Amino acid sequence: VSNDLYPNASAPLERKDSGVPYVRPGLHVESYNDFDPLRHVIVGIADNQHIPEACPASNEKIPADSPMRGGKAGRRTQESIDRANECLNGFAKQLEDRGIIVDRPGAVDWHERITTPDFTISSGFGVMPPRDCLLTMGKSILMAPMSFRSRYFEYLAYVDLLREYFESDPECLIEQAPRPRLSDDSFRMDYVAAYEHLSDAETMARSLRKEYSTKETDILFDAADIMRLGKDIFVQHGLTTNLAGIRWIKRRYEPQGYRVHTLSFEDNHPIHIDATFCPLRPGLMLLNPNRPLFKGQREIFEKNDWQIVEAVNPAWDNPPPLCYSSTWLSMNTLILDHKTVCVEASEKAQQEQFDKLGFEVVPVDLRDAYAFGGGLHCATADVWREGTCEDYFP
Ligand code: ABU
Repeated sequence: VSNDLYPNASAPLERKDSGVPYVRPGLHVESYNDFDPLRHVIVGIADNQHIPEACPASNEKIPADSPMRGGKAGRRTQESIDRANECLNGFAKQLEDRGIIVDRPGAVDWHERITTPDFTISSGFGVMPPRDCLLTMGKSILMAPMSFRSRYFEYLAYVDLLREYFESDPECLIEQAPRPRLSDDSFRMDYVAAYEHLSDAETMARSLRKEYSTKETDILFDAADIMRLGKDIFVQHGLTTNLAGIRWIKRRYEPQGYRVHTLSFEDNHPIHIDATFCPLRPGLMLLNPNRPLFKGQREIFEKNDWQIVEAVNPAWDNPPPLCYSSTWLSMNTLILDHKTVCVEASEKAQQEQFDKLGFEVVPVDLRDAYAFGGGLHCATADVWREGTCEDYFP
Protein backbone atom coordinates (compact mmCIF):
# COMPACT_ATOMS: atom_id res chain seq x y z
CA VAL A 1 0.00 0.00 0.00
CA SER A 2 1.43 3.32 -1.06
CA ASN A 3 2.02 5.89 1.64
CA ASP A 4 0.52 8.46 -0.73
CA LEU A 5 -2.80 6.73 -0.45
CA TYR A 6 -2.51 6.20 3.27
CA PRO A 7 -0.19 8.94 4.51
CA ASN A 8 -0.78 8.06 8.15
CA ALA A 9 -0.61 4.28 7.78
CA SER A 10 2.59 3.99 9.78
CA ALA A 11 1.91 6.83 12.19
CA PRO A 12 -0.18 6.48 15.33
CA LEU A 13 -3.73 7.82 15.17
CA GLU A 14 -4.17 10.94 17.20
CA ARG A 15 -7.86 10.78 18.04
CA LYS A 16 -10.67 8.25 17.91
CA ASP A 17 -13.73 9.39 15.98
CA SER A 18 -15.44 9.74 19.35
CA GLY A 19 -12.79 12.28 20.38
CA VAL A 20 -11.19 10.04 22.97
CA PRO A 21 -7.41 10.34 22.58
CA TYR A 22 -5.58 7.30 21.32
CA VAL A 23 -2.19 8.74 22.07
CA ARG A 24 -1.14 9.31 25.66
CA PRO A 25 2.25 10.99 25.61
CA GLY A 26 4.82 9.24 27.77
CA LEU A 27 2.76 6.09 28.21
CA HIS A 28 5.06 3.12 28.68
CA VAL A 29 4.31 -0.61 28.55
CA GLU A 30 6.87 -2.90 30.20
CA SER A 31 6.89 -5.41 33.05
CA TYR A 32 8.99 -8.48 33.85
CA ASN A 33 7.84 -9.52 37.31
CA ASP A 34 5.33 -8.83 40.08
CA PHE A 35 7.58 -6.88 42.45
CA ASP A 36 9.51 -4.09 40.72
CA PRO A 37 8.20 -0.53 41.30
CA LEU A 38 4.67 -0.31 39.88
CA ARG A 39 4.05 2.76 37.71
CA HIS A 40 0.92 1.92 35.71
CA VAL A 41 -1.77 -0.69 36.28
CA ILE A 42 -5.26 -1.74 35.18
CA VAL A 43 -7.85 -2.23 37.94
CA GLY A 44 -11.00 -4.22 37.06
CA ILE A 45 -14.60 -3.05 37.42
CA ALA A 46 -17.66 -4.89 38.74
CA ASP A 47 -20.24 -3.32 36.41
CA ASN A 48 -22.80 -5.64 34.84
CA GLN A 49 -21.27 -8.80 36.24
CA HIS A 50 -23.19 -12.03 35.81
CA ILE A 51 -23.04 -15.47 37.30
CA PRO A 52 -23.02 -17.66 34.21
CA GLU A 53 -24.25 -21.24 34.10
CA ALA A 54 -21.50 -23.64 35.12
CA CYS A 55 -19.54 -24.84 32.09
CA PRO A 56 -17.24 -27.86 31.72
CA ALA A 57 -14.15 -25.86 32.78
CA SER A 58 -15.71 -23.90 35.65
CA ASN A 59 -17.57 -26.93 36.97
CA GLU A 60 -14.56 -28.37 38.81
CA LYS A 61 -13.97 -25.14 40.69
CA ILE A 62 -17.51 -24.57 41.88
CA PRO A 63 -18.35 -26.43 45.11
CA ALA A 64 -20.92 -29.20 44.59
CA ASP A 65 -23.50 -27.52 46.85
CA SER A 66 -23.07 -24.01 45.41
CA PRO A 67 -25.98 -22.17 43.82
CA MET A 68 -23.43 -21.02 41.22
CA ARG A 69 -23.79 -24.43 39.54
CA GLY A 70 -26.88 -23.09 37.78
CA GLY A 71 -29.49 -22.10 40.31
CA LYS A 72 -28.06 -18.60 40.70
CA ALA A 73 -27.23 -17.95 37.05
CA GLY A 74 -28.08 -14.38 36.11
CA ARG A 75 -27.08 -10.83 36.83
CA ARG A 76 -25.51 -10.17 40.24
CA THR A 77 -27.56 -7.82 42.41
CA GLN A 78 -27.00 -4.12 41.83
CA GLU A 79 -26.31 -3.73 45.54
CA SER A 80 -23.44 -6.24 45.37
CA ILE A 81 -22.11 -4.63 42.16
CA ASP A 82 -22.17 -1.16 43.74
CA ARG A 83 -20.39 -2.39 46.86
CA ALA A 84 -17.73 -4.24 44.82
CA ASN A 85 -17.17 -1.11 42.72
CA GLU A 86 -16.85 0.93 45.91
CA CYS A 87 -14.00 -1.41 46.93
CA LEU A 88 -12.36 -1.43 43.49
CA ASN A 89 -12.63 2.36 43.12
CA GLY A 90 -11.17 2.82 46.61
CA PHE A 91 -8.27 0.53 45.69
CA ALA A 92 -7.69 2.48 42.45
CA LYS A 93 -7.70 5.76 44.41
CA GLN A 94 -5.16 4.41 46.93
CA LEU A 95 -2.85 3.50 44.05
CA GLU A 96 -3.33 6.86 42.35
CA ASP A 97 -2.58 8.65 45.62
CA ARG A 98 0.79 6.91 45.52
CA GLY A 99 1.48 8.28 42.04
CA ILE A 100 0.60 5.08 40.15
CA ILE A 101 -1.34 5.55 36.88
CA VAL A 102 -4.55 3.52 37.00
CA ASP A 103 -6.67 2.58 33.99
CA ARG A 104 -10.09 0.99 34.11
CA PRO A 105 -11.54 -1.20 31.36
CA GLY A 106 -14.73 -0.18 29.57
CA ALA A 107 -18.01 -1.48 30.97
CA VAL A 108 -19.51 -4.19 28.79
CA ASP A 109 -22.79 -5.97 29.36
CA TRP A 110 -22.83 -9.57 28.20
CA HIS A 111 -26.19 -10.43 29.66
CA GLU A 112 -27.45 -12.26 26.60
CA ARG A 113 -26.89 -15.89 25.83
CA ILE A 114 -23.55 -16.42 24.08
CA THR A 115 -23.62 -18.86 21.20
CA THR A 116 -20.68 -19.82 19.00
CA PRO A 117 -20.64 -22.66 16.47
CA ASP A 118 -19.22 -24.84 19.27
CA PHE A 119 -21.03 -23.96 22.49
CA THR A 120 -23.72 -21.92 24.14
CA ILE A 121 -23.80 -20.40 27.64
CA SER A 122 -26.26 -18.23 29.57
CA SER A 123 -24.11 -15.07 29.67
CA GLY A 124 -20.62 -13.63 29.86
CA PHE A 125 -18.88 -13.08 33.15
CA GLY A 126 -17.76 -9.43 33.48
CA VAL A 127 -14.69 -7.21 33.48
CA MET A 128 -13.04 -8.67 36.55
CA PRO A 129 -10.43 -9.96 37.04
CA PRO A 130 -8.04 -8.53 34.43
CA ARG A 131 -5.12 -10.65 35.69
CA ASP A 132 -6.72 -13.81 34.25
CA CYS A 133 -7.06 -12.32 30.80
CA LEU A 134 -3.97 -10.14 30.22
CA LEU A 135 -0.32 -11.13 30.41
CA THR A 136 2.27 -8.36 30.20
CA MET A 137 5.53 -9.91 29.03
CA GLY A 138 8.20 -7.27 28.68
CA LYS A 139 6.87 -4.78 26.17
CA SER A 140 4.02 -6.94 24.88
CA ILE A 141 0.56 -7.64 26.26
CA LEU A 142 -0.98 -11.00 25.44
CA MET A 143 -4.69 -11.74 25.61
CA ALA A 144 -5.00 -15.29 26.99
CA PRO A 145 -7.21 -17.94 25.36
CA MET A 146 -9.24 -18.61 28.58
CA SER A 147 -11.04 -21.91 29.22
CA PHE A 148 -14.36 -20.86 30.81
CA ARG A 149 -16.97 -20.53 28.09
CA SER A 150 -18.42 -17.45 29.80
CA ARG A 151 -15.04 -15.71 29.49
CA TYR A 152 -14.47 -16.49 25.81
CA PHE A 153 -15.11 -12.90 24.72
CA GLU A 154 -13.79 -11.16 27.83
CA TYR A 155 -10.74 -9.81 25.97
CA LEU A 156 -13.09 -7.47 24.10
CA ALA A 157 -13.41 -5.37 27.26
CA TYR A 158 -9.73 -4.45 26.97
CA VAL A 159 -9.43 -3.93 23.21
CA ASP A 160 -9.82 -0.11 23.27
CA LEU A 161 -7.42 0.29 26.17
CA LEU A 162 -4.84 -1.97 24.54
CA ARG A 163 -5.19 -0.06 21.30
CA GLU A 164 -4.36 3.13 23.19
CA TYR A 165 -1.26 1.45 24.59
CA PHE A 166 -0.29 0.30 21.10
CA GLU A 167 -0.69 3.79 19.66
CA SER A 168 1.01 5.54 22.58
CA ASP A 169 4.10 3.37 23.05
CA PRO A 170 5.83 2.75 19.73
CA GLU A 171 7.49 -0.40 21.09
CA CYS A 172 4.35 -1.96 22.58
CA LEU A 173 2.97 -5.08 20.92
CA ILE A 174 -0.56 -6.40 21.49
CA GLU A 175 -1.14 -10.09 20.86
CA GLN A 176 -3.92 -12.64 21.01
CA ALA A 177 -3.16 -16.28 21.82
CA PRO A 178 -4.85 -18.88 19.58
CA ARG A 179 -8.60 -18.92 20.13
CA PRO A 180 -9.88 -22.22 21.52
CA ARG A 181 -13.11 -23.91 20.43
CA LEU A 182 -14.35 -24.94 23.91
CA SER A 183 -16.69 -27.48 22.35
CA ASP A 184 -17.71 -30.56 24.33
CA ASP A 185 -14.79 -32.24 22.59
CA SER A 186 -12.41 -29.90 24.46
CA PHE A 187 -13.38 -31.44 27.80
CA ARG A 188 -13.63 -34.84 29.49
CA MET A 189 -17.39 -34.67 29.72
CA ASP A 190 -17.51 -37.83 31.87
CA TYR A 191 -15.39 -35.99 34.49
CA VAL A 192 -17.69 -33.01 34.29
CA ALA A 193 -20.72 -35.19 34.97
CA ALA A 194 -18.99 -37.11 37.80
CA TYR A 195 -17.48 -34.13 39.55
CA GLU A 196 -20.15 -33.33 42.11
CA HIS A 197 -20.19 -36.92 43.37
CA LEU A 198 -16.44 -37.08 44.03
CA SER A 199 -14.96 -36.72 47.50
CA ASP A 200 -12.10 -34.32 48.20
CA ALA A 201 -9.76 -37.32 48.36
CA GLU A 202 -10.90 -38.46 44.93
CA THR A 203 -10.51 -35.01 43.34
CA MET A 204 -7.06 -34.74 44.94
CA ALA A 205 -6.03 -38.18 43.62
CA ARG A 206 -7.16 -37.14 40.16
CA SER A 207 -5.32 -33.84 40.40
CA LEU A 208 -2.11 -35.57 41.49
CA ARG A 209 -2.41 -37.69 38.33
CA LYS A 210 -2.83 -34.34 36.51
CA GLU A 211 -6.21 -35.28 35.14
CA TYR A 212 -8.63 -32.40 34.78
CA SER A 213 -11.85 -31.70 32.90
CA THR A 214 -9.88 -29.87 30.22
CA LYS A 215 -8.34 -32.15 27.59
CA GLU A 216 -5.49 -31.33 25.23
CA THR A 217 -7.76 -30.61 22.26
CA ASP A 218 -7.48 -26.82 22.54
CA ILE A 219 -4.53 -24.61 23.48
CA LEU A 220 -5.67 -23.32 26.88
CA PHE A 221 -4.27 -21.06 29.53
CA ASP A 222 -5.36 -18.24 31.79
CA ALA A 223 -2.78 -15.48 32.25
CA ALA A 224 -3.07 -15.87 36.04
CA ASP A 225 -1.50 -19.34 35.78
CA ILE A 226 1.72 -17.68 34.66
CA MET A 227 4.28 -16.27 37.11
CA ARG A 228 6.93 -13.98 35.63
CA LEU A 229 10.36 -13.81 37.22
CA GLY A 230 12.53 -11.98 34.70
CA LYS A 231 14.01 -14.45 32.24
CA ASP A 232 12.15 -17.33 33.90
CA ILE A 233 8.44 -17.95 33.47
CA PHE A 234 6.70 -20.49 35.69
CA VAL A 235 3.38 -21.90 34.51
CA GLN A 236 0.93 -23.90 36.60
CA HIS A 237 -0.63 -26.94 34.92
CA GLY A 238 -4.20 -27.27 36.20
CA LEU A 239 -7.87 -26.70 35.55
CA THR A 240 -7.41 -23.61 33.39
CA THR A 241 -4.05 -24.31 31.74
CA ASN A 242 -3.29 -27.49 29.82
CA LEU A 243 -0.03 -28.89 28.48
CA ALA A 244 -0.74 -27.60 24.97
CA GLY A 245 -1.06 -24.13 26.51
CA ILE A 246 2.31 -24.50 28.22
CA ARG A 247 3.91 -25.70 24.96
CA TRP A 248 2.51 -22.63 23.20
CA ILE A 249 3.94 -20.33 25.88
CA LYS A 250 7.33 -22.05 25.49
CA ARG A 251 7.36 -21.68 21.71
CA ARG A 252 6.20 -18.08 21.90
CA TYR A 253 8.66 -16.84 24.50
CA GLU A 254 11.72 -19.16 24.58
CA PRO A 255 13.06 -17.88 21.24
CA GLN A 256 13.14 -14.44 22.90
CA GLY A 257 15.47 -15.71 25.61
CA TYR A 258 12.92 -16.61 28.29
CA ARG A 259 12.96 -20.02 29.99
CA VAL A 260 9.56 -21.60 30.63
CA HIS A 261 9.05 -24.05 33.53
CA THR A 262 5.97 -26.06 34.46
CA LEU A 263 4.92 -26.11 38.11
CA SER A 264 2.41 -28.38 39.85
CA PHE A 265 1.09 -28.22 43.39
CA GLU A 266 -0.74 -30.69 45.63
CA ASP A 267 -4.05 -28.93 45.16
CA ASN A 268 -7.32 -30.60 44.23
CA HIS A 269 -8.51 -27.54 42.25
CA PRO A 270 -5.37 -25.94 40.80
CA ILE A 271 -6.50 -22.70 39.23
CA HIS A 272 -4.29 -19.61 38.97
CA ILE A 273 -0.91 -19.55 40.63
CA ASP A 274 -1.44 -16.24 42.46
CA ALA A 275 -2.99 -17.65 45.64
CA THR A 276 -0.54 -20.57 45.67
CA PHE A 277 3.04 -19.42 45.00
CA CYS A 278 3.77 -15.69 44.91
CA PRO A 279 7.01 -13.78 44.38
CA LEU A 280 7.45 -11.04 47.02
CA ARG A 281 10.82 -9.54 46.05
CA PRO A 282 14.01 -10.87 44.46
CA GLY A 283 14.99 -13.95 46.48
CA LEU A 284 11.70 -14.40 48.38
CA MET A 285 8.61 -16.51 47.58
CA LEU A 286 5.38 -17.03 49.53
CA LEU A 287 3.96 -20.57 49.34
CA ASN A 288 0.47 -21.70 50.28
CA PRO A 289 1.09 -24.29 53.05
CA ASN A 290 -1.95 -26.31 51.90
CA ARG A 291 -0.60 -26.58 48.37
CA PRO A 292 2.98 -27.92 48.52
CA LEU A 293 5.08 -27.95 45.38
CA PHE A 294 5.53 -31.30 43.64
CA LYS A 295 8.74 -33.13 44.51
CA GLY A 296 11.85 -31.59 42.97
CA GLN A 297 10.20 -28.30 42.07
CA ARG A 298 11.71 -26.31 44.95
CA GLU A 299 15.20 -27.04 43.66
CA ILE A 300 15.51 -24.23 41.11
CA PHE A 301 14.61 -21.72 43.85
CA GLU A 302 16.78 -23.25 46.55
CA LYS A 303 19.80 -23.70 44.26
CA ASN A 304 19.62 -19.97 43.50
CA ASP A 305 19.34 -18.98 47.18
CA TRP A 306 15.69 -18.03 47.04
CA GLN A 307 13.87 -18.39 50.33
CA ILE A 308 10.40 -19.98 50.28
CA VAL A 309 8.25 -18.99 53.27
CA GLU A 310 4.84 -20.47 54.00
CA ALA A 311 1.91 -18.05 54.20
CA VAL A 312 0.05 -17.77 57.49
CA ASN A 313 -3.54 -18.99 57.63
CA PRO A 314 -6.27 -16.77 56.18
CA ALA A 315 -8.47 -14.75 58.55
CA TRP A 316 -11.66 -16.32 57.24
CA ASP A 317 -12.98 -19.90 57.35
CA ASN A 318 -15.01 -19.41 54.18
CA PRO A 319 -14.92 -17.21 51.11
CA PRO A 320 -17.75 -14.67 50.78
CA PRO A 321 -21.03 -15.92 49.24
CA LEU A 322 -21.10 -16.57 45.49
CA CYS A 323 -17.29 -16.43 45.27
CA TYR A 324 -15.31 -18.69 42.93
CA SER A 325 -12.06 -18.37 44.87
CA SER A 326 -10.74 -19.92 48.08
CA THR A 327 -9.98 -18.24 51.41
CA TRP A 328 -6.34 -18.14 50.24
CA LEU A 329 -7.03 -14.84 48.53
CA SER A 330 -5.41 -13.73 51.80
CA MET A 331 -2.02 -14.19 50.06
CA ASN A 332 -3.21 -12.69 46.75
CA THR A 333 -1.57 -9.29 47.22
CA LEU A 334 -0.35 -6.48 45.00
CA ILE A 335 3.33 -5.67 45.48
CA LEU A 336 4.07 -1.99 44.77
CA ASP A 337 7.86 -2.27 45.08
CA HIS A 338 10.41 -4.40 46.95
CA LYS A 339 9.31 -2.90 50.27
CA THR A 340 5.60 -2.12 49.89
CA VAL A 341 2.63 -4.48 49.61
CA CYS A 342 -1.15 -4.03 49.42
CA VAL A 343 -2.93 -6.63 51.57
CA GLU A 344 -6.68 -7.06 52.09
CA ALA A 345 -7.77 -5.04 55.13
CA SER A 346 -9.31 -7.92 57.11
CA GLU A 347 -6.25 -10.19 56.71
CA LYS A 348 -4.47 -9.03 59.87
CA ALA A 349 -2.24 -12.10 60.28
CA GLN A 350 -1.09 -11.84 56.67
CA GLN A 351 -0.35 -8.16 57.23
CA GLU A 352 1.73 -9.04 60.29
CA GLN A 353 3.66 -11.64 58.34
CA PHE A 354 4.54 -9.07 55.69
CA ASP A 355 5.49 -6.59 58.39
CA LYS A 356 7.92 -9.15 59.86
CA LEU A 357 9.31 -9.78 56.38
CA GLY A 358 10.23 -6.09 56.21
CA PHE A 359 7.37 -4.70 54.12
CA GLU A 360 5.36 -1.54 54.59
CA VAL A 361 1.77 -2.87 54.45
CA VAL A 362 -1.01 -0.92 52.73
CA PRO A 363 -4.38 -2.33 53.88
CA VAL A 364 -7.03 -2.33 51.14
CA ASP A 365 -10.74 -3.01 51.67
CA LEU A 366 -11.51 -5.52 48.92
CA ARG A 367 -13.28 -8.54 50.42
CA ASP A 368 -16.68 -7.48 49.09
CA ALA A 369 -15.25 -7.58 45.56
CA TYR A 370 -13.80 -11.11 45.94
CA ALA A 371 -16.91 -12.75 44.49
CA PHE A 372 -16.35 -10.77 41.30
CA GLY A 373 -13.15 -12.61 40.51
CA GLY A 374 -10.61 -12.58 43.27
CA GLY A 375 -8.20 -10.56 45.37
CA LEU A 376 -5.79 -7.67 44.93
CA HIS A 377 -3.50 -9.39 42.45
CA CYS A 378 -6.42 -10.83 40.46
CA ALA A 379 -8.13 -7.43 40.30
CA THR A 380 -5.16 -5.82 38.54
CA ALA A 381 -2.96 -6.25 35.47
CA ASP A 382 0.48 -4.69 35.08
CA VAL A 383 1.08 -2.09 32.37
CA TRP A 384 4.44 -0.77 33.55
CA ARG A 385 6.84 -1.67 36.31
CA GLU A 386 10.25 -0.06 36.40
CA GLY A 387 13.16 -2.44 36.08
CA THR A 388 14.66 -4.71 33.50
CA CYS A 389 14.54 -8.38 32.60
CA GLU A 390 16.85 -9.90 35.23
CA ASP A 391 18.27 -13.40 35.30
CA TYR A 392 17.36 -14.60 38.81
CA PHE A 393 18.10 -18.28 38.11
CA PRO A 394 21.41 -18.31 36.18
N1 ABU B 1 -7.75 -16.54 41.09
C1 ABU B 1 -7.08 -17.01 42.23
C2 ABU B 1 -7.94 -18.02 42.96
C3 ABU B 1 -7.15 -19.02 43.62
C4 ABU B 1 -7.88 -19.71 44.72
O1 ABU B 1 -9.11 -19.89 44.66
O2 ABU B 1 -7.24 -20.12 45.68
